[in-house]
Amino acid sequence: MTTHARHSTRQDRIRSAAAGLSAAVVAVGLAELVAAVVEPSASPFAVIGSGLIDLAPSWAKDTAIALFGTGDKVALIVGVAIVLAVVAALSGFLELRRPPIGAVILAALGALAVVAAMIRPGAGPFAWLPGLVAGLVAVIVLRMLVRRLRPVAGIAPDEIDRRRFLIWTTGAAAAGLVLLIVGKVARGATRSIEVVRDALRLPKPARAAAPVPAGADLEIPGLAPVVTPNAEFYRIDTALIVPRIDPADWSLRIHGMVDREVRLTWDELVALPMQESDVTLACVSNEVGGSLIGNARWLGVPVRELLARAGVDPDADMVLSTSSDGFTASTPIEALTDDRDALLAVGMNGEPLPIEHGFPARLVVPGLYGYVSATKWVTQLEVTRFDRATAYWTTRGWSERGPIKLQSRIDVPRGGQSVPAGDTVIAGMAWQQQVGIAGVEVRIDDGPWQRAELATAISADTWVQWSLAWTAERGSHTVECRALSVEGETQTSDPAPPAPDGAQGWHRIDVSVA
Ligand SMILES: Nc1nc2c(c(=O)[nH]1)N[C@H]1C(S)=C(S)[C@@H](COP(=O)(O)O)O[C@H]1N2
Ligand SMILES: [Mo]
Repeated sequence: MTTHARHSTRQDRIRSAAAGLSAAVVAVGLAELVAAVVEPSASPFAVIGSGLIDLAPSWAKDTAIALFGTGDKVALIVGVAIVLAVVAALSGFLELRRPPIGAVILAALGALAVVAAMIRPGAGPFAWLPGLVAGLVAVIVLRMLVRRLRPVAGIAPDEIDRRRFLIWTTGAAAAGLVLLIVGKVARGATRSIEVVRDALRLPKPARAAAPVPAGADLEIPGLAPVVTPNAEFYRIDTALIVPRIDPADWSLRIHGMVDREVRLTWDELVALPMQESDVTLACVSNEVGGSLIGNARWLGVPVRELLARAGVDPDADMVLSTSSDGFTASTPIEALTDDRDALLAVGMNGEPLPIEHGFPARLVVPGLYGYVSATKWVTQLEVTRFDRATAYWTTRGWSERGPIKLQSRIDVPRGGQSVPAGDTVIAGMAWQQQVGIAGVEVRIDDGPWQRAELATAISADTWVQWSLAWTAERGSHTVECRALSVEGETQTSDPAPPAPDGAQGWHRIDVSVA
């Protein structure tokens, strides 16, 4: 082997590694851009980073945090990028020597990104797309570039080809970097909020909620669980694009009719004593028998304590809360200052608020419909008066105040379902937050009202399950239910649509027994 040949071999090795690197950069750039446009949460970097965080044992996370502090997510991303660069360079080298091993490795990385994106909780319908794009582009570009390094029919590629190779390789890498930047701009400063959220550790509650009582969940198939898993929690908001707020950039401003304006950062907020409470959230748009209601264990700071810091003007009667995307809710000030423990919540069922449920902070006020109380992505509390400010839904014809109405619903059997004759069960939920449920009655056809059995209530602020044994006889039947409150109220039969202040009436279903 001549000196010249050995020289060019080493150069080819470097060139092939550069080809691998360049293919990876253009693939990642395009995939990140596709993710930014189609599904930001499916960014290959974010999903692989999140996957690594999930997979990492807690000691590794603790070490990363100890080493890098709040820079741990940056460190993670840089780490992923370095590993990717090394593997890509190696793939280029292998593609030249032992094709198609290099292409297979890059395709496998793309597949990994697809899988990591699809198994994320809350993965959207196009979560697979960025990874697929990355894999395809990486393989195509790699094969294109490496082909130029390969001798054709025993003739070594000449210097012109090599120059062209250099231009293509640099061009692809440059294009990839431009795509990355465009993708980042497209997504604003919101990159990988999932990674930030996944790595976030919430403080332990200073006042923990008691465990959910053993008898609170009857565990009847088809009956809503008494604690709603986050993934199944109804979502209602006006946000076409979900606000993606890094806690590091978040702050809450309390202003208006106060003695002194207060601005609270995330670090200041989570340093305060936290309280846990179980609260059932309900949407005013929920139809009788509807499912726009859910129950969660919230972690947060009582709003009362935050307002006290600012000093509330006694003439104020309302707090207008505003979210980062401009949604507003008007909450009577007494609901935020009395002992019901309205929370500025940061946690939901043991994890940070899901992004679509208000990450990093939202309001949770027992006893009021969400539209006048439960502002997600909340950034401002303006202490004011009902005669001075009007909230988002109030300007659209909904009631200025929204106390939750006494309601109940039948979950089992489902309306329209046919059930086999014989012994079966009727079961459902009942609620009037802040008041509490004393009983539920069920009527079958035009028979007498029968008292259902109540599950153990978690608290007056949560819904409660109920059930009634039923010996179903062949034929068509109607089943109705009505709740009785702790205050002695009976749920009204008088029907009303959701607008302007919440649906009412009895839930009634038709069942055919075969
Ligand atoms: N920022 C913001 N917060 C909001 C809303 C909204 O549109 N934007 N909708 C409210 C309504 S109408 C309801 S019922 C609850 C629903 O909360 P969830 O999506 O977490 O269940 O959020 C409230 N908070
Ligand atoms: Mo709502």
